[in-house]
Amino acid sequence: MTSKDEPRSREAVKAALGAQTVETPSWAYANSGTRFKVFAQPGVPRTPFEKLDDAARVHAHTGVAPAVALHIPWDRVDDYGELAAHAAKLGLRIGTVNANVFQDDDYRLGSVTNPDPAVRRKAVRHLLDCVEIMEATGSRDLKLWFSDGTNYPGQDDLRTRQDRLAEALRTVYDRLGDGHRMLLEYKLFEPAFYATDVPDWGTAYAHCLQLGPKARVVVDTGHHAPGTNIEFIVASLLRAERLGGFDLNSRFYADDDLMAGAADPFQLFRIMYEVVRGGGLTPDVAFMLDQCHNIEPKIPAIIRSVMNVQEATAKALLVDPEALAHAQRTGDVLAANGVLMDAFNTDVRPLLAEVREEAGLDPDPMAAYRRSGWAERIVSERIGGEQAGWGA
Ligand code: PSV
Ligand code: MN
Ligand code: MN
Repeated sequence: MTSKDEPRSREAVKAALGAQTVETPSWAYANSGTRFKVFAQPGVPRTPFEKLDDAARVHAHTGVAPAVALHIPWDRVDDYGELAAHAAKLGLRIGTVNANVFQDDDYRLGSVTNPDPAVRRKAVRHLLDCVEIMEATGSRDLKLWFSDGTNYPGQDDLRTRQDRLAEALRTVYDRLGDGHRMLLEYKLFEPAFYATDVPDWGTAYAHCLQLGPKARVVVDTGHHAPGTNIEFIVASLLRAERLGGFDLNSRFYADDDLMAGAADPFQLFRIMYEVVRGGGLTPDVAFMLDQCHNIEPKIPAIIRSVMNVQEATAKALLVDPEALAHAQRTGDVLAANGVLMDAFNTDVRPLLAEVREEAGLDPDPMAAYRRSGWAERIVSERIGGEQAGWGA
């Protein structure tokens, strides 16, 4: 990556775009929706293996989506080595392992912060099992999101819950292998409505600092209060070398899990600008999607999201660092803002088409997917068995 003040050549921009990868979530290929309704779609995968088959189509057409995140137990299989081998056969790899300690009845009052030590032990056991799955699949990152929290003031002691959280995180952190990382994800609210135990980046960052260098914060773009300046959080975490990655999606209201870059492409650009500015366009920062496609067809929605991330990245790379630094140094407010807006308003689609063509891909991934016949094939072939969905 070039330094802050060096102008980027067109070739350097193209090289950076070709090197960026976007990790796709296994659950986005499955049936998922809102708490009111899940609209089942024909041809949806029945197994984690079929989710990988679909992810391979996204990678085939975009060339930048080789990693697939798992969610355990949604992606439970007997042999994780076999799942990783299937990924490798498709030219993919297993990405982040997402632990799920939010769906059992036992977790009504929380998982790792539950007042009952037996429930806490069960939750930690699951997190340790996830580390084993990382070993079996070659995954680098363990992603932890806790639905833990309280609904009413006084329901439980806020501070004691932090102590329980710290203890659980320490146990799991100490079990990580060489090269493993722990990514801690925060979320302001939902399903807890009064106090969430990891509500914000400050709380996540404080725990990560106590744990050690393998602990990093994940920024899910849908997990903030409306109006939050997410790019400031990104800049701060990069500055502190604690940004582990993103769960990218977009939202109009709460944690909507819509396609990345669909609701507010300008926000995604501002975030990507801070990533580029902070030297975060490296494999140290995982660019993951965390989305649900309730009414739109899933594979093309994921392709569209990957393209939206690429477009925001391309625009961020086009910001002229020299012109911006000069305007900032001289206090020229309008010129500085103009430099960013010029980059944002550039149509980068021809540039990305060129990057794809040079990589031997169709310049239009959406059209290439439509022509591939995969959508028709999965509808006719995936007959019988249970379609995968949330919890399956
Ligand atoms: C929680 O809202 C979350 O963002 C976490 O990343 C979960 O693992 C994911 O959604 C499940 O969809
Ligand atoms: Mn998330
Ligand atoms: Mn979420």
